[in-house]
Amino acid sequence: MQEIWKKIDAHAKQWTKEAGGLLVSSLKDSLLIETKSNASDLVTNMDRQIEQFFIEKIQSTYPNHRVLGEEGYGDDITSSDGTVWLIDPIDGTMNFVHQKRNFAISIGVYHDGVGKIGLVYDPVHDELYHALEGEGAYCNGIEIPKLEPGSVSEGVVAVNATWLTENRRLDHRKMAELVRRARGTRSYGCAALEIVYVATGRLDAYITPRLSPWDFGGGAVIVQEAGGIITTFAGEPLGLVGQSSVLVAKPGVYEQVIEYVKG
Ligand code: 2AM
Ligand code: CA
Ligand code: CA
Ligand code: CA
Repeated sequence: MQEIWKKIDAHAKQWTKEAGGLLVSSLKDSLLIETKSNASDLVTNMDRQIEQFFIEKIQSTYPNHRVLGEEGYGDDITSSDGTVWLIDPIDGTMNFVHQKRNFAISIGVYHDGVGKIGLVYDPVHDELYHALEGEGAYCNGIEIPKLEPGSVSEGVVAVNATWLTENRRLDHRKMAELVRRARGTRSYGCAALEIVYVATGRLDAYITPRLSPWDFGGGAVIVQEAGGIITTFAGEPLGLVGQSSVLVAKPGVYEQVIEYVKG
């Protein structure tokens, strides 16, 4: 690991902690809530403020880096060349609004398409998940043990209930079979946390048919450093341009779950 990534990592951590503090202190204030593509697709003034906070820091410190952020204040990214920051200022905006918990800041730093740094911060529980390529995965500075192989029947699978109703993206009967086979199911409504929960073993698999690079960019680096597997439903690597289906699981569980989602 070159020194440059350690320096960028130290900045990314410092900014993420600071941004998390801003989010927690905003929980007592009234929010400006708007909808985007549909009535359940929410955005608040804080999503915008936090994304702009990161972009100002990155542009003034690393002017040749590019930023892909959910709220669109970054750059127009059509290739994964160079250093690209994938930023989701609030992952789980609905939880932020309705629950005041179970949301996260997600940051991934990629170079020529390779994940170098992953940060997922749950500021309410003060849990910072973190990884540098090749150096293991950490939660609050403590190394996360490497994942051991498991099975669906002894596993907890995260899937949103939507995918058990008739839908265009997944076979809901196969989803029902998977749910029956699993030891248990959960849904947190925050993709970045669901990915890092696979890294820590709180979950054994997470499936979701459509995510954007800012949703999985940070978590992907972390879960892979913990020995987890993250791909599309077709078993292909995730791309940094456009949307993807996402299957993330520990070894053993991954090979079983992909049979239910590969189409
Ligand atoms: P978000 O809160 O940053 O929008 C559950 O909704 C999970 O799916 C969240 O992590 C959410 O991220 C993500 N997600 C991705 N695309 C979404 C969309 N179009 N509408 C709502 N949630 C979306
Ligand atoms: Ca959103
Ligand atoms: Ca998101
Ligand atoms: Ca978001």
